[in-house]
Amino acid sequence: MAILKLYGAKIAMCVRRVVTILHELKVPFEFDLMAGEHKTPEYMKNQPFGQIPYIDDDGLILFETRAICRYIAAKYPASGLVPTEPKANALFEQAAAVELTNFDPSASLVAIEMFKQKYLGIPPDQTLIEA
Ligand SMILES: N[C@@H](CCC(=O)N[C@@H](CS)C(=O)NCC(=O)O)C(=O)O
Repeated sequence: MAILKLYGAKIAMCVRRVVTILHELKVPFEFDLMAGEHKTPEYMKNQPFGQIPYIDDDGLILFETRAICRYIAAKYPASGLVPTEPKANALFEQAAAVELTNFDPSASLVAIEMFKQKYLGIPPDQTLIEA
């Protein structure tokens, strides 16, 4: 079986979301992406929005980080990362929805401002952060 390939830059938040699960479940993987490659027609055959990351797991091409994380958790069910018992699963789904809809939109905005400051030397937009 081929080793899972993760197409994306290590520095990106979305890529780190997937890397966290891979490390947590000790899944072997390798990175593969050149700078700027995600906007090429070749790359966009596998990630039509021109964003990072996507994975190739033994021929399965998959993008959207949360879908990738769920897939990895499902592939290694012994980890118990996603509970199957209905009530436990309902609480998991509730938390996952809160993460996606309530937490991530604000947290991502702030993280991007911090990222711009740290790596590009652009001062963060304090109005945006305060909001
Ligand atoms: N909903 C997508 C979002 C992917 C995304 O926004 N990726 C960012 C990096 S965190 C990206 O590719 N940014 C560069 C761009 O959009 O050109 C997912 O979770 O996979």
